[in-house]
Order: sequence, then structure tokens, then C-alpha cells
Amino acid sequence: MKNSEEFRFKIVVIGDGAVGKTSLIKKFTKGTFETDYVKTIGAQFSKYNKEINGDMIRLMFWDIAGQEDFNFLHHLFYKETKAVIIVYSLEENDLGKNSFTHIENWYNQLNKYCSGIPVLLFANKVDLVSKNEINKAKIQNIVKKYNFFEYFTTSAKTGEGVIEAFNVIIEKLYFKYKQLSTNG
Ligand code: G3D
Ligand code: MG
Repeated sequence: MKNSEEFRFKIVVIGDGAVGKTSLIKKFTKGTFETDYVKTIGAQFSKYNKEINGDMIRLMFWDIAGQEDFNFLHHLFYKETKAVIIVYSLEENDLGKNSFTHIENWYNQLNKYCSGIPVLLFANKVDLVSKNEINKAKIQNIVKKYNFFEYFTTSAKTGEGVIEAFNVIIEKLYFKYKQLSTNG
């Protein structure tokens, strides 16, 4: 008989304020946030369980609550995280521009605390731009520059791309750690 295993993955979601981090997590987990950490480390998290091949995956998505600049540094926020999602907004305004420019800052910060783990880029609010206005080359360049695992265009409003994007990282982690546990 096949034994069921349990995996616990912490995934942190970072990026400028108002790009949609909290909305994306809510859309995916459909759950509520646990906010005990907001006062101490400025973060909140939401839990989500998922079964793959009979194994139980227990996920914790951590999100910055307020104080969203890349000087927000707390090792507890990044501690033992297995993957990172950087979110920016595709909006054609200052938020869109700045949140893209700041990807570099967010990347440099996370690299200090947790290097060598998969980093994904979510270009959010895709519902606010028309498809042919998206500069894919610009996104692909930054993905290549920082060796991001993958990028997705998402909308926390319509749900476009959201479940697919989160599932890609969850499956990536599952198969990585499943293999490690199988190989002893
Ligand atoms: P944050 O957690 O990164 O700070 P939030 O961002 O999730 O709080 O979202 C900030 C605002 O952007 C919210 O609007 C939210 O509804 C909106 N938003 C988030 N994702 C999307 C998206 O994909 N498309 C659109 N059109 N809006 C989005 P309010 O008005 O509630 O402040
Ligand atoms: Mg938020």
C-alpha cells in the first residue's frame, strides 16, 4: 500500500503596495488571512491545502501587510521560504512603471535572505490592459536577467491565469521535495 506523505511549503509574495498581492492570494486560497504577525513583522499569511497523487501539500502564503517598500527587512518573513512570487502591475500609470522598476530591488532583497530557491514573476492586473499592449520582450528580458523560474500574466479581478500560475509553483515544489524524500 502506498503511504501518503505530507509536505509543508511556505511561499512569500512580495512587490510594491497596491499591485494586487493580497488579492491574488485571496483569489487562490479563497481563505482568510491570519494576521497575528502583522504587528511584529508586518506580515500576514493564508493557508491552503492541496492533494497531489495522494500526498497532502500544506501551503502557507505570506504577504506583506502595509509598509511595502523594499527596505522592509525581516528575516522572519523570509525564513524557510521555499519559493518567492514577485508581483508588479501592468497598469499604464506610475504604479505600473514603478512596480516594474522595483522588481530589481525586491529581487536583491530576497536574495540576501533566501537565494537559490525558485522565484516567479506575476505581471498582474492584465484585465486593465489590452493583450497587444503587453511588452512581452521586456518581461522576458527581466526573467532572463534574474533567472526567474517563470512569469505569468494574471488578474486577481477576473481570475485570469491565477490558479494556473500558483499551481505551477506548487507542483514544482512538490516534485522537487517528493524526489528528495523518495531518494532518502
Ligand atoms: P497589495 O496587497 O499588493 O497592496 P491589493 O494589493 O491586493 O490590496 O490590491 C490593491 C488594489 O488593486 C485593490 O483595489 C484591488 O482590488 C485591486 N486589484 C488587485 N488585483 C487586481 C487586478 O488583477 N485587476 C484589477 N483591475 N484590480 C486589481 P482597491 O480599490 O480595493 O484598493
Ligand atoms: Mg496587501
